[in-house]
Amino acid sequence: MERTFIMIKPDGVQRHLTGEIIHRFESKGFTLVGLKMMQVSRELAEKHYGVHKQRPFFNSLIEFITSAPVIAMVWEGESVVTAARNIIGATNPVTAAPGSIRGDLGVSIGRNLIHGSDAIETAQTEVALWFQEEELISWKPVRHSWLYE
Ligand code: IDP
Ligand code: MG
Repeated sequence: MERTFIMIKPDGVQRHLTGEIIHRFESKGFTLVGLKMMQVSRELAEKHYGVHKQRPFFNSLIEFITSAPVIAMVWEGESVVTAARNIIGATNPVTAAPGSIRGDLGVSIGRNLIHGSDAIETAQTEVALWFQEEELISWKPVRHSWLYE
C-alpha cells in the first residue's frame, strides 16, 4: 500500500488547525501509520527542502519551519501521494481550490499550513528522512472493505 509524508507546518500548529487537518485525511479514507510532534532542527529542515536551496525564499522557509513545532505524519492508502496533494491544494493558498486545506484555511504562500510529498519516489525519501522504520505501524482498519472494492 502506498505511503506519503505529510507535515503540518508551524502555522497550522500555532493556529490550532491540527485536528481539522488530520480530520480531512481520516475522513477521506486514509490510514495514519506514523505521527510525531517535533521541533525541527536546521539540519533536517535544510535536507528536507534541499531541492529549493537556490531559491530566494529558502532562508525564510528554513527559519519558518524551525521556528515552532510541526506535526510529522505518514499516511497510507491507494494513490495517497496524488490524493493528498489534491487534499492539500496548490502551493499558493490564494489560488488553491476551495475545498482544499490551503484553499480553505490559508492566505499566504509562505504560511501555507502543510507539506505533502509530490511523487511516490519523493514520498519514500521523505518518509525515510523523517521516520525510523520502528516508528511506523502497519495495521488494517476494519473499514477497509467499505473503502476499497
Ligand atoms: P509545495 O509545498 O506545494 O510542494 P514547493 O514549490 O515545493 O511547494 O515549495 C516548498 C515550500 O516553499 C512551499 O510550500 C512554501 O512554503 C514555500 N514557497 C514556495 N514558493 C514560495 C514563494 O514564492 N515565496 C515564499 N515561500 C514559497
Ligand atoms: Mg514541494
